[in-house]
Amino acid sequence: MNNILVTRSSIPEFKEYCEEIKDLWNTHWLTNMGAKHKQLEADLKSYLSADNLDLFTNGHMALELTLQAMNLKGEVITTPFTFASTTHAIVRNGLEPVFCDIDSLDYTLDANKLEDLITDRTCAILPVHVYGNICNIDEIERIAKKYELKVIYDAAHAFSETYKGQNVANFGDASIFSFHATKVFNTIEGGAVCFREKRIGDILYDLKNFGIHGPEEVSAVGANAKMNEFCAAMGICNLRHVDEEIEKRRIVVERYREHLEGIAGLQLNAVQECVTPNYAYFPIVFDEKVFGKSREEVFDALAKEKIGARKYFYPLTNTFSAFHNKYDVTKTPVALHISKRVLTLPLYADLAPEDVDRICDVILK
Ligand code: T4K
Repeated sequence: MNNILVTRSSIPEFKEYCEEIKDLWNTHWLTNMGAKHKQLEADLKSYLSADNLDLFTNGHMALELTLQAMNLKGEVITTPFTFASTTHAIVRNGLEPVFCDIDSLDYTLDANKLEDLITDRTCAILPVHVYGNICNIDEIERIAKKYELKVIYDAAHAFSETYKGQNVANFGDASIFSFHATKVFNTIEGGAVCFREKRIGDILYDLKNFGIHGPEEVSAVGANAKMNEFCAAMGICNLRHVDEEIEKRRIVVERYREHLEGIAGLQLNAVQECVTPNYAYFPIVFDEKVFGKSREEVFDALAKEKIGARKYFYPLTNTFSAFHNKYDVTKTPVALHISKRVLTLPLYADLAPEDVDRICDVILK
């Protein structure tokens, strides 16, 4: 019985990567915005149809430094149904997260509840395209415009997706992507931000490279968050194959749906109109009373069969012990409900159809 993990990194042929990194042995240039970094930046701008894009060591630093670059003060409205990174980026910038509840079907920030949370201290909205489900962009942008708020999308899960024909990289003031090994597109570790205002790019450059502008000129107090050449080279290779990888993921998801669609007590991920999906995750929500088994029971049954489903995103970030009960979780009841019942099933391009069948067998039995 083979071990199935929740995901498995996409990697190019060994030969292809070796070919790509050969130059590095010739030049000995391994980091600090070298040739591979420049090429990947250009390739991604073209792929995402983005005018402004900057690469980072990881998605988290892209997000944290983008918030810093925007010089925000006060409260940021966000979702607790996400990875630690989203909330941590807010708090680590000295900003106050204000948690908005989520939609019960697509699990993104419920834009209908946004306006009630706006105060004179609100400076920005930080929604997450969670699982690759695209937020209610139209409503979020309408509200942001009305109250003159910045919108920074955590698009860590949404690489390559389009909304109404436009790449999601191009909405709001900025969108942040994660290129971690577990993502649809990876650079081993890595991330990027696409942003609207050119001046943000200048600040980000300082923030990711110590504010250095030459051997004798340091004009800002920045950190170090540069993507290195080996990661950029992995990105160059993986980008060549990402569309095929997404197509393979689509086939896996279809097979899951064949088994699980219409089963009473199982809520499958929403299929969103106007969105070209990337099939990043396959979450299911269990209604124990109807299905007969709880999320925990199914999780344990899968684990017994060496199938590593994950409880993304449980616990909610507003319940993390790091925050010492600072936030009132009863204010996000839908998020709490979903987080206690959701399980994300294994999903990656090369997941075999027989493995999908086996996973579904365990769930349904
Ligand atoms: N915003 C959101 C909404 C995010 O979800 C994330 C990251 C971020 C921001 C921040 O982006 P980064 O700074 O990470 O670029 C994983 C990832 O580490 C994390 O990137 C991701 N979200 C989160 C949802 O999932 P873990 O703790 O679940 O990862 P781990 O190590 O348990 O790996 C999961 C599975 O992936 C393993 O069972 C096997 C597979 N795997 C893992 C690694 C590390 C591979 O196949 N290859 C690998 O190299 O957090």
